Parts: sequence; structure tokens; C-alpha cells
Amino acid sequence: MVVRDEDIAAAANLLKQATYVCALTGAGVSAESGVPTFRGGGGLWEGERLEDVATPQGFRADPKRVWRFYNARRRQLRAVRPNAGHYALAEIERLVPRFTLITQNVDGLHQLAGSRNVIEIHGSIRTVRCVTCGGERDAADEDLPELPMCERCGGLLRPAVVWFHEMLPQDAMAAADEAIEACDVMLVAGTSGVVQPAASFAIWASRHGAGVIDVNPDPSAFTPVHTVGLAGPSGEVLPAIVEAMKA
Ligand code: BJW
Ligand code: ZN
Repeated sequence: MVVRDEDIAAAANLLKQATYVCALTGAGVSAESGVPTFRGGGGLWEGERLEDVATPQGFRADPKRVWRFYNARRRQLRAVRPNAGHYALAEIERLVPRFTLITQNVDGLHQLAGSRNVIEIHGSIRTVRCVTCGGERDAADEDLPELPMCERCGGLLRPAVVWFHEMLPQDAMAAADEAIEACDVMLVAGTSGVVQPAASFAIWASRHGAGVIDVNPDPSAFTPVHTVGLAGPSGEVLPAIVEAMKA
């Protein structure tokens, strides 16, 4: 890890002085749990065209293909556990007066690690929703058929995630807006920052004076707006920040 101790200390100080911390996470925080990210080498979009598997048009054209993609990811997720980065974020929540975690991830690993105030802006892969009646239920532990149907109305079920060209859930967006407006520090970890609207959250926060910490081994869209940049894996950097906060 090429992260300097003084940058860890600077991040820890920002967090310790904050009264309201808002974290924004992406696929990179789950990478060390063995969950593939979307972009870059070995990413999910290397094996599939996102238009085919992550748009409502793709689902209408070939729902079996989309369900094959999601069922494979759902099976894989049953075997993965939170990593040290997830646990560190849960600990930061306990160390600061107010904390909201906005995640783009659909894997549920933050909640498993003990994070409490979590907003899933891209939904959850654990949940299924009927395209006809809108009914939702948890199906995390089920092996779903290649084309699962609604028990209530016979309609087609879909994963309760947010695809491209779809609106984000209204309640999640409203809660995220509130946190972004009110926070003194935004802690960004493991996201490339190319997908809107999440890509704008740190800019909105910094416009009203919040400090921005970015944890990512590679440059991201947040690099130009960060107050402190920590170029290492979140499973190492976030626990180091927690240690520095407690020291
Ligand atoms: C590590 C690490 C380690 C590695 N530690 N880090 C304005 C302008 C232009 C376009 C748009 C716009 N507004 C809307 C759009 C369109 C579109 C969009 O943003 N397109 C862009 C591609 C240009 N947005 C939408 O359509 C959104 N809807 C919307 O805005 O509604 C309003 C509207 C409606 C109708 C018409 C017009 C507007 C919805 C976006 C939904 C995104 N959904 C997905 C799939 C979710 C379900 C699933 O999981 O299958 O969400 S796409 C995918 O990308 C997923 C992710 O949440 C999201 C973000 O990816 P993330 O998390 O950043 O992952 P990666 O892989 O990109 O990056 C990983 C990072 O980790 C890298 O930086 C690594 O370096 C790093 N990393 N190891 C720390 N160990
Ligand atoms: Zn139904």
C-alpha cells in the first residue's frame, strides 16, 4: 500500500472533527470479499454488454438472459462475507455523532457487517419485484428458476435493482439528498464515479463546504474534488483510518 501515514491522519482528523459523516460506496469496497467490480479488467461488463443485462429494454428483449446473469451473481453472493473495509465503515458509524452510508452496491454486505443507517440507491439483488403488481419480497436464499413468476398475480419477477435509464427509488434519493446537504465530510470508497447521479454526490457535498475523502487504488472521477486522496484498497485503508481515529 502506497498510502502515506500523514494522509491517513488527515482523513482521521477530518472524520473526528465532523458532526455528520456521509459515506458513498461502490463495487470496489466488496472487491476484497471476492465480488467482481463492473468496469476494468475482469469486471462484470467485460463478460456482458450492460445494455443486454442492465437496462429495462434488455430485460424486455430477453428476460432469461438477464436472469441467468443475476442468478449467477446471487449464487456467488451467498458464499461471500464482508471484509475489513465493510467492518471499518460500521465502526466509523459508531465513532461519529451522525452517519449515513449511501451505497451503490446491491450485495447487502454493509448491513451484514453491522452498518445501520444504509441507503441502497441502486436497490438490492436479494429482493425480487413483480413487473405487473409491483409486489416485492426477499428471495436471497432461494434458487430461482430461469424465469421466476409472481406467486400473487403470475406476472414476471425481476431483480429489485436499478438499471440504466431507470429512476432511482424516490425515498432513497430523498434520504441521500438530505445526507449530502447536511454532512461535513463525505467519505467516498471504491467507486469509479462514472454513473449518475451518484457520481455528482461528492461535488454537491463539496459545494456546500464538506471535505471529501476518496479511497481508491486508482484515480477516479472524485480525484479532482477530493480533500484527501488515499490510493489503496479500502480493506486496508479504512481500518487504518479507524485505528488513527481511536489513537
Ligand atoms: C477499489 C478496490 C479496492 C477496486 N478498494 N477500491 C447525466 C449525464 C450522463 C448520463 C446520465 C446522466 N444522468 C443519468 C444518466 C444515465 C445513466 C448514467 O449515469 N450513465 C453513465 C454511464 C454515463 N444513469 C442512469 O441511468 C441512472 N438513472 C437515472 O439517472 O435516472 C434518471 C433518468 C431516468 C431516465 C432518463 C434519464 C435520467 C441509473 C443508474 C443505475 C446503475 N445501475 C448499475 C447496475 C445495478 C444493478 C447490478 O448490480 O447489476 O449500478 S450499473 C453499475 O455501475 C452498478 C454500480 O452501482 C454502478 C457504479 O459502479 P461502481 O460501483 O463505481 O463500480 P466500478 O466497477 O465502476 O468501479 C469500481 C471502483 O473500485 C474502481 O474505481 C476501482 O479502481 C475501485 N476498486 N478495487 C477500493 N480493493
Ligand atoms: Zn405480481
